[in-house]
Amino acid sequence: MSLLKKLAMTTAIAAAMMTTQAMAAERIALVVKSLGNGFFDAAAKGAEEAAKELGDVEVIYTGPTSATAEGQIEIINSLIAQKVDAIAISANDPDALVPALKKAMDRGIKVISWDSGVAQDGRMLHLNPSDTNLIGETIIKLAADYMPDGGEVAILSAASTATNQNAWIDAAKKVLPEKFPNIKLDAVVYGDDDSVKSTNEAKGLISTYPNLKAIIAPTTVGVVAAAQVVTDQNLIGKINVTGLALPSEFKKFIDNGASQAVALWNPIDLGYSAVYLSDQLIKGKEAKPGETFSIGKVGEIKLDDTNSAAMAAPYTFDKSNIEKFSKIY
Ligand code: RAM
Repeated sequence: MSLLKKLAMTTAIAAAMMTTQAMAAERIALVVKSLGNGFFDAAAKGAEEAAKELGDVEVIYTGPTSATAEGQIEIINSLIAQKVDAIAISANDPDALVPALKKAMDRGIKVISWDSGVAQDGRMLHLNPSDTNLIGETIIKLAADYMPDGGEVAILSAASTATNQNAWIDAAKKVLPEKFPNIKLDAVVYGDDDSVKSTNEAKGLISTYPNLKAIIAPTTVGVVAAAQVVTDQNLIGKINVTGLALPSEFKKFIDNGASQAVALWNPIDLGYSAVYLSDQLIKGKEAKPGETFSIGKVGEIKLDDTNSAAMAAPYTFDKSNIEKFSKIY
């Protein structure tokens, strides 16, 4: 055999071995509501961390350019074609994704939702960042704490179909009459986790409700847009912006007084946990009520009757601590 032929053969064998090795890795797709959202970039960081700890795991970080169910369905179908091992999704809609995700499960792909859930028959388990009622109460309290005489508030949400925001808003509405009788919720509007739309919606709220004392945005995208509008319109001190914010993006609005305080959980831990859970399902663990899963540095979670679990309570960020957290996420 000529040297050239030998060399070609060795190269071919080496290439084949590399492909087998690459194929041997578990491939877990982290599908987010939309790309370009700092919250999900932080989650992806945690996902990579988990993949490294577990070894032989490849994370495919993907999502549509805008936060729609249609965009996510396209991505799910392409992940099915690529034969990934697991899909871990933060959903733009609880129901619209179910048929595509069912198809994925029929093909042996493990499916979980995290952050924003899909209906039970579209996933094997769901991971909530925190207790839904607690988040609902927290977002109202964050506003009420700075409104001693009560008054009008409005909510600027993400997509109108987002499972997580809708659940938090429902919980907030429930708690209002009992625990915050002097707070009046004027309106709920939707910025679709898009900066431009969120900015326009925030401006709309301000012009429609002249007595507004707080804008509550339970979305890291919306809260930044609202605080920027309040800053630009010289309304600092008149309208307090609050909600769920990523400290690294929001610190300047605590510093300039557009906001007194916001809350969130650790998005890095959330992405990290999504990968750990997917990995255990791939390795054969069954998701069923009462089952516990151990998630590396995060600890243990236990599935409830709906195969859902929740992580820790949200942290509050204000002038005293946002500097520290802004360096982490
Ligand atoms: C946005 C997204 C995400 C939500 C956070 C608080 O980044 O809507 O789903 O959990 O805000």
